[in-house]
Amino acid sequence: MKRVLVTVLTVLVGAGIVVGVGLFSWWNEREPATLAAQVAGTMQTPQGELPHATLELAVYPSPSEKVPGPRTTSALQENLLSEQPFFWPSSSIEVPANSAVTITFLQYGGPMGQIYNDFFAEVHGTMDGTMDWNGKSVDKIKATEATHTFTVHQYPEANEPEFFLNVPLPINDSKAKMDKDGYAEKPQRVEVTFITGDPGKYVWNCQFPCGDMYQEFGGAMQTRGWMGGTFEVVA
Ligand SMILES: [Cu+2]
Repeated sequence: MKRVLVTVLTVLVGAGIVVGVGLFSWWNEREPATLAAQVAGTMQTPQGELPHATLELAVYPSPSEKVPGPRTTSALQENLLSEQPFFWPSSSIEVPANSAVTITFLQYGGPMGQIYNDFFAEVHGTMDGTMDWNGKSVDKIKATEATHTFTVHQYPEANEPEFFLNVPLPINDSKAKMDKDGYAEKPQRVEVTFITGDPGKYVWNCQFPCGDMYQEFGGAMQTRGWMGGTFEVVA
């Protein structure tokens, strides 16, 4: 009788540990809180008058006391990413369907090498093919002027409505004034407006080798919440 009881207890404790580890990993690796574009009025577009939503995203060169950066899942990961760049305040982006959406990017980082493929230094997928860069309309920047991109694309296996957006984000050059955290006092300001179609689930990532380790596509570049995330078009 006692042996049966011990066996049952051992199995129960084992099952409890498995469930506990599972729950902890699920909670620990949860998605960052969603950042949703806010609709404010309408906009005249080539497709007629559409609801207009806006969103602001910042890019910082590394975490600091002022901007703690995305959550990390372990002390090791926190250490590996302590000097790595990230989008802020979230990488889980939500925008309304069949609307005009304006995203304003504020880029605080300095120079960091060069983009590998000039295609990603061009603007793709915006309403008129341009972006506003510090008040000036441009359809591309030089490969040497880029430091990150905001690139939205389909999941490879998806049959969602076609959607592609590429926004190159410029550097603050070596003469730019930086504060004690290494953030530009006057960040590069980029604004794009694009039109969304029907609802769909997409992903976005940065296409600049701004990370660490393997060809600089490790570190922040391979970490959800830092240089990549989700982009959901919702009804
Ligand atoms: Cu990047």
